Amino acid sequence: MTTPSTTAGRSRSHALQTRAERFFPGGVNSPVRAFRAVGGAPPFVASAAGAWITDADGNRYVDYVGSWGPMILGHAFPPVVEAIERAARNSASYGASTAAEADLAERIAACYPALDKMRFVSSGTEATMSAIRLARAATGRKIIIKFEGCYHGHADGLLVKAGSGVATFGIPGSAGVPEEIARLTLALPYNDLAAVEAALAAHPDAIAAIILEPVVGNAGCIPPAPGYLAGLRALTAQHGALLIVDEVMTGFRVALGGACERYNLDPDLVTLGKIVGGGLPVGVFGGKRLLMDLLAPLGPVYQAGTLSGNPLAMAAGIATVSYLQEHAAEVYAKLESTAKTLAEGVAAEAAKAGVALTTNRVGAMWTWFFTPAPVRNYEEAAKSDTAAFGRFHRAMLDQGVWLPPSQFEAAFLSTAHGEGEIAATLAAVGEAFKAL
Ligand code: HOZ
Repeated sequence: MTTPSTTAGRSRSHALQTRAERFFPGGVNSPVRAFRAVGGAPPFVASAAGAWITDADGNRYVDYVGSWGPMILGHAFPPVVEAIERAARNSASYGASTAAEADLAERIAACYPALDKMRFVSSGTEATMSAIRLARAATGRKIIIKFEGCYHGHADGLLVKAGSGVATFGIPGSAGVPEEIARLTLALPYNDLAAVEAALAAHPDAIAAIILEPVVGNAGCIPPAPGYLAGLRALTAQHGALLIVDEVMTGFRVALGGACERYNLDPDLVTLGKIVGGGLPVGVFGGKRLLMDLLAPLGPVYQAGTLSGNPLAMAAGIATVSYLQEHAAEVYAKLESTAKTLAEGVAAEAAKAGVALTTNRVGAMWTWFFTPAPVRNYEEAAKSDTAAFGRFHRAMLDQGVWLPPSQFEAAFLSTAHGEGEIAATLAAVGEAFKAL
């Protein structure tokens, strides 16, 4: 463990943000990074190793964003770095097939029995967008059910009542999404089977698919209620709709086989991303063979990508997934116990300081909601005191702890987080709670 950061100021980061604002809207290439929901300017990252990030001014932070999930083995994990370097020496891209694609697919399929066949794409957005096209083609139906606060990337039809930046900035949908497209998406409250049953009954033979985050990460972390996922599986089967489980965030995180393994779920289609690419841009969608064989060149559903199955991304993915497979027992036990120690420590600090906090956690992903009430859906998450969260976030950053810059995002830890990092974080939390 290295010593926690002291904030030596962030003047270089400020200057870099000013320069970035000249070129990028808000100075960023993805909105939540602008830190607008928590106030203060975002530190610019110079490097990261293990559980630590170093910013452009030399400040060091314990990182609980982990690139929004992918860095489950810590930053710059040597086998991943070496795999990328080795692959790069043979060229970064060919636009033609390589053995590495089936090598990674074989490993993914071994962890996800629901994936008879799959396709690699370059982002989670592409994965969910393609899965929905496939579901519509397979069922001959148009309407999609999603859940309020769930985020499945930024394809038009999936921005309706979405989480992540859409919730963070209070955007009700998105300008630029035609009403005709938004109307094909029904957004229902999460963890409410009766609402799903009612929607399926109200739209007979019209619902192509239900898509969900099996553990919500993009409204903050919200676990599924007992029986909820099994209920969705039963209802979709009964009504001839497909079940698409979006495991971009939970895949290889909440268990080696993701939420499908953890909750014993057998969906029609699964989407993956983040961890499966080892930090490089990868998305996956896959499922039952008969569905997947509807894709071109075998079938009539078109989907393609110049950088799909990119060799560097495949190399990073293979290095990450193979490590997780070979050390699964030890990795997931460590993630669970580190996250539990942290959550219990923070709960104790909150009780000491009289701060009303609800912690939702599934394995090594969690959210500290600034509300005393349970959070089971987006409506309840939205009752959190986001101003208090902002003050907490700024105080933590000043104490050398980097948290997701929104109440409506999940935090993540890695196998590189150990006792020292947890102790440093708990000390920071104690100070931050005083500043609230
Ligand atoms: N939508 C991402 C988190 N759920 C944020 C991605 C980013 O800003 O890098």
